[in-house]
Amino acid sequence: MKTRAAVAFEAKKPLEIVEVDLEGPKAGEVLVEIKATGICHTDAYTLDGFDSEGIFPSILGHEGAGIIREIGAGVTSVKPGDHVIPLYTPECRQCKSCLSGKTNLCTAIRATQGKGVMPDGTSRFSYKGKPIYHYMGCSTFSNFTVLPEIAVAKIRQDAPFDKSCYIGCGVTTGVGAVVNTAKVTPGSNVVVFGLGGIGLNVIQGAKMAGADKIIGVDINDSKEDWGRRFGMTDFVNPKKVTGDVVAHLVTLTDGGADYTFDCTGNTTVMRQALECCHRGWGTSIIIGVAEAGKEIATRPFQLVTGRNWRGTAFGGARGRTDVPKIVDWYMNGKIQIDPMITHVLKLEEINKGFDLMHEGKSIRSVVVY
Ligand code: NAD
Ligand code: AHE
Ligand code: ZN
Repeated sequence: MKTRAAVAFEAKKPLEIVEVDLEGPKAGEVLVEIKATGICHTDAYTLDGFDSEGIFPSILGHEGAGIIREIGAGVTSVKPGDHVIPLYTPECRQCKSCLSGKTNLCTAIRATQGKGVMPDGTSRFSYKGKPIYHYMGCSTFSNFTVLPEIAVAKIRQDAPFDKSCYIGCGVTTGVGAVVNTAKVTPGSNVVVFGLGGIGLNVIQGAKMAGADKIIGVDINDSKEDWGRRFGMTDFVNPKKVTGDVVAHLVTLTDGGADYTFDCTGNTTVMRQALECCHRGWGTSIIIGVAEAGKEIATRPFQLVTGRNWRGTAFGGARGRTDVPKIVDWYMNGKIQIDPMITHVLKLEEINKGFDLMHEGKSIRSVVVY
């Protein structure tokens, strides 16, 4: 079949809207009509050439929601008409990682996913006879896409696509980092670095978990109002702090934070996030994705004296199990999504979504097909 898609032909070039060819689902795969997709900073990071796994030409996008239109041989867990969220972290429930109960990082298809192809080693997308690569196993910047059965979460039919798509990455990552990875406890002091589409979800997760002080840190002053809307109690713009920002945050948290979260992808910020944790127990969670070649550093003494440095992908969520529950949280009013979706765009306007993100003018842009 033909489908409209925004194709990343080259790094650092705007996406081009073209009609691409899409092969139908093979055994164990499903065809999904994407109804809406968010634009996450990770899409921009890959498009900007910072991703060591970035391959071009490819169809980016990994934060979608849509409807199953066709299933391949042997597919049993979903059927045409089901509403689904594509999962860049699948859940096979059979691999060593899934069976361990210790991680959400399913390994069943990770190797081929990172190479931009389906589990059989080929791409379903092509343009003018040449293959176009998949991205993060999702490629939601295409109106139709093919995914492995294990990489879709079936969700309730009454959840609106233009909001539930955000659960495909940002919401689950931010809220999940708090509840699944850090396991923030009531009364905790929390510091969140980077108040964008992920950081604001960390804030709402921390509020939901009963955190006491929730300090937001961002170099963009306009993020202060945003943070306060979701439960932030204090705002720090590091550019306006005289002296060391870590010392400032340690003072604000009476000796250091119980939990900190990096939602910037900046390795200098990651170090600050670790070092403003409380001696003896503070835990810092890396969410941000750093540019290829960047490394983190700190004095080992920071860890010797009891600080913990950890990371999280997709908020530690097991996609097929946890995503439908997060959709319920949204539908029951436990978490908010609507106010964070600041821009709704047509596919033809998708590059504007990237510009708004880089200019710090959006929280989430959503493309509706
Ligand atoms: P975003 O662009 O919406 O937000 C980033 C925020 O960080 C902005 O408000 C910006 O002003 C702020 N910022 C930038 N530099 C800063 C600095 N030096 N100090 C303080 N604040 C700073 O991006 P997003 O969509 O929220 O994504 C945030 C990060 O999380 C990205 O690196 C993204 O790739 C990553 N991410 C990781 C996962 C995961 O599973 N680990 C999932 C989604 C996104
Ligand atoms: N491809 C990059 C790493 C990118 C990365 O860390 N991605 C996160 C999700 S970001 C979503 O917005 C992730 O899930 N990581 C775990 C995984 O298995 O990819 C690189 O450095 O090569
Ligand atoms: Zn993302």
